[in-house]
Amino acid sequence: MRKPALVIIDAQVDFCPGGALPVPQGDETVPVLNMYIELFEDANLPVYATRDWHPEKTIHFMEYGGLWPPHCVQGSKGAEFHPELNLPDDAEVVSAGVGPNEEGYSSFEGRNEEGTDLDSSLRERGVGHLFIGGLATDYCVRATALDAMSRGFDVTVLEDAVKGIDVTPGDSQRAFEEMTAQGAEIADYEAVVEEITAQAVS
Ligand code: VGL
Repeated sequence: MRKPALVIIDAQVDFCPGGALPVPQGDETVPVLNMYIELFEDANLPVYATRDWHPEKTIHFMEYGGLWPPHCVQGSKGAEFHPELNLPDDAEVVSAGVGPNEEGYSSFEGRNEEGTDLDSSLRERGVGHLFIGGLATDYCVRATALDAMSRGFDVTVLEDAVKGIDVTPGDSQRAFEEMTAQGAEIADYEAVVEEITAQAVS
């Protein structure tokens, strides 16, 4: 297997129940994401955490022509990572949707704190296989996974650590089908433990 990294998409307060754009049961991904974090940390593999990080005025928000109520505004409480997400100190944070004309669904539009884009950062660290979980299945997870595969990365979607919005019923199911059709593997924790453990000893 090419070098794996864990990529946690937008596990933020606003995407969880009680937030500005809640993904139904979005918070239920957090304990499962924590299990994956521990697995990757123990294997000394990179952990990325992306975040939606919008300015107050952006084409992404309804008031300015977009689809969504304001959410994940830079520096706001709602833009923070979920308080129970156990992000390691060395997790690489990637912010997307930062500019006023960016939707930022794909984390490949995002940059880390040094200003390096996600694609360059992954390549610099020798990563070839992304294990993707987080929110939301039918938006940022989908967009990031499809983008990753078109850039030549292998992708495994963590089916027990994602939740969808389903504005139209079936959106998440269709997103899984699209990702699979483009070559993504769909796996749960048990399967990923085996894969990661096997590559750690090889
Ligand atoms: C997202 C809808 C709007 C996501 C972001 O993170 O999946 N979804 N903005």
